[in-house]
Amino acid sequence: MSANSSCRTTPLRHDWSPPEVQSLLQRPLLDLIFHAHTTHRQHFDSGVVQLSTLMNIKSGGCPEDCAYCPQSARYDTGVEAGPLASVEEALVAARAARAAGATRFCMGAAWRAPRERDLGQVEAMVAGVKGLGMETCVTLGMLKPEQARRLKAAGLDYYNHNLDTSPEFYGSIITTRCYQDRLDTLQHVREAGIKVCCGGIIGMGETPRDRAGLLIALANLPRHPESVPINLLVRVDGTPLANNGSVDGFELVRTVAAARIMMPASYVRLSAGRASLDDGMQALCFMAGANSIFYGEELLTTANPAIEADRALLARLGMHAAR
Ligand code: SAM
Ligand code: DTB
Ligand code: SF4
Repeated sequence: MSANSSCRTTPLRHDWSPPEVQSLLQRPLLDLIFHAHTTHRQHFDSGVVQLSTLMNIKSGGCPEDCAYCPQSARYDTGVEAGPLASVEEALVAARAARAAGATRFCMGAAWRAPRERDLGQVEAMVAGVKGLGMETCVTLGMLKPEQARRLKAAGLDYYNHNLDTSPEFYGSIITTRCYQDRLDTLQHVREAGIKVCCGGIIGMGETPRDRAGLLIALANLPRHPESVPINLLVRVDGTPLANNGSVDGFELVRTVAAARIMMPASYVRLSAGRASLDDGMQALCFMAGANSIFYGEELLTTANPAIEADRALLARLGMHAAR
């Protein structure tokens, strides 16, 4: 079912208000999970999880100042700047991901925006991965309308571009581009006919109001993103957020549940930070409506749970990977 088709029981809404979402996030936890899980079952098989594998096709050296990011050239994190991967390197990794059971291959580049001379190579990667029968996703930073159209023509299914946090808190995290730049890119992606993967991060020092503000910014877009990654900040030494306090795992569960209720037909991905969650907390996130994960030992520069551990977890929960 598409993220924007409506269902008799839960119509899709784009008019969420701050008081409404703040009180949703504060509901008694089990009420909130029950509501989210009931909503989830109206749109999805609750036993199925979509698996996406990430590849860092251009590591480090990024000119932007995103305070969470180990790949910004402004912070000393030990991540070295590397060249754009070759098409063959991407295809080798995509074949391995497909063999391990992933249905989508996501390629990320540490760019503010793609340069014209690099886009051709990314198009070839997209076409190659698509040719393997996998869904394709890239995240390359800001995109112009023409670049989005070229990627669509190459076979791109999804473009990942996160709003990251609320409009109000955004300026405390990133100063080198503004919220509107992100909204503009999302619009260009939409207009090119590419599916939108857009979410954010919790644990950056935001308030509950900011979490509500992020969810409202996502759910009140003209169309819900088909895929909503909820990242838990991975605190990387050298970044300005390295010494942030940890987030109560139940706050993550609440955020996932609210995303599920507000965007009932979208995939909600339990994204970065999963390696720091125990199996029980991950199971609660699935109960709360998460139905997609990053699958494979590495995210972009940081660790993700081992493939065997994820397989074992799904088996223990009686869940299975989407095919
Ligand atoms: N450079 C492109 C951009 O920023 O649009 C694409 C890659 S960027 C790494 C993609 C997303 O990864 C960011 O928007 C952010 O939400 C997430 N991310 C980066 N570092 C993270 C961290 N340490 N913890 C959690 N999420 C992170
Ligand atoms: C998203 O929302 N999370 C992914 C993906 N989109 C590109 C990235 C997570 C990065 C975590 C930190 C790292 O490994 O560098
Ligand atoms: Fe660069 Fe993206 Fe990291 Fe920001 S999140 S510093 S744009 S790689």
